[in-house]
Amino acid sequence: MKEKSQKNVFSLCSRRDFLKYCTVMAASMGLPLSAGEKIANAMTSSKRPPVIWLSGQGCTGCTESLLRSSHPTLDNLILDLISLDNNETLNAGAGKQAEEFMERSVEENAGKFVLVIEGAIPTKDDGIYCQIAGRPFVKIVKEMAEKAGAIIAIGSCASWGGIVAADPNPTGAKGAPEVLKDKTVVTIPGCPPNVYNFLSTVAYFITYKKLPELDHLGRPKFAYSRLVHENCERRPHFDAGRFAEKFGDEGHRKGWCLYKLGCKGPVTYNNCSILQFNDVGMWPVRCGHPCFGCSEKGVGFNIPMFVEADIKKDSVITPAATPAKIKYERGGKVSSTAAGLVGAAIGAAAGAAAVTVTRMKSEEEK
Ligand code: FSX
Ligand code: SF4
Ligand code: F3S
Repeated sequence: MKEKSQKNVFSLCSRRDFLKYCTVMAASMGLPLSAGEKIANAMTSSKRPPVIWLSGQGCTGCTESLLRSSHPTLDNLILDLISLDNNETLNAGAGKQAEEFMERSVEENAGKFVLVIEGAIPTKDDGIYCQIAGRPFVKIVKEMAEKAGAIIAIGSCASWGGIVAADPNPTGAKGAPEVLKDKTVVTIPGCPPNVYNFLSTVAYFITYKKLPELDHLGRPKFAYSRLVHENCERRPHFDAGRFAEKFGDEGHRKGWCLYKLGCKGPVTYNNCSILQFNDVGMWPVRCGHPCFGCSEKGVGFNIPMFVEADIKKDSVITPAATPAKIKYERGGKVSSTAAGLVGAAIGAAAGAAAVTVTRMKSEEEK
């Protein structure tokens, strides 16, 4: 996929819509509103670095998550915006042709491109359990990492092994930070992760030529600094001691807290309860399934579903009674109060832009 000009990008959505998206994205990352225009310019510059996406031991759910993005509204726009120069699932070409195109892009953009690693990396027996074009994935990852400007591990498998590294881990699967010990690797865990956390991280890097602030596991703080439990819609039931005891019982049908069904929200840092998925306002707990801690190292795929989570100190923070509303001022601008509220309420959750823009749109339509 070749880079497209600004003109092409804006033929897919209006500049005004795109600026809205970037402004809310900036606010949700805790940046000043003026950063929105800066992000928009950087993301549509013909000089922006490409993204090279490698897939190892994963289920391709992370790529599927990328394809579910809808703000900006078209998949094409997402592909153009981040200038995705390689992704085996999405490449137009195949085999030698695709390999050559990727190699050319890597050489032309050495030291600048964003390397995205999806899936775990098998290390046992010299990495023979995952090979691309006859070469061990672990070797390819190490070579590409030497030339990359930034490295992002997308999904829990790439972040620390995920389901692939679950006991007994027959292939010696590891996450990218463990394989690339001397590099800074941004992790966007989740199984799959929320695509807007990924897109916002890329936007931040392309705009500011540096990475956003990361936590001790390499996760961007704007997305992973709050527990799922802190902003869970079932939280009032938790506080009041109303729990579902079995799947399908009265409490479960009434939407009570899923803690006793093994919910790991109290020990899992992620913004699912605010950002939600696929622009339809859905996330695991809303559809009646306990959070299983997919984005938390040592929780998802490690602690059995039926084991009750420890209650952390942060878990007792009482959430706001209602989420902050985001409105437009007349003339189509996001009100600065609203943007501030988004930042505060979301804990600067990247990509809240997506959900927010949907809400703004319906406000406008009303
Ligand atoms: Fe892992 Fe990606 Fe889970 Fe799947 O490929 S994070 S198994 S949803 O999607 O790596
Ligand atoms: Fe929500 Fe789970 Fe916390 Fe209950 S335990 S409030 S379902 S995150
Ligand atoms: Fe994962 Fe829990 Fe969110 S299972 S998707 S971190 S609600």
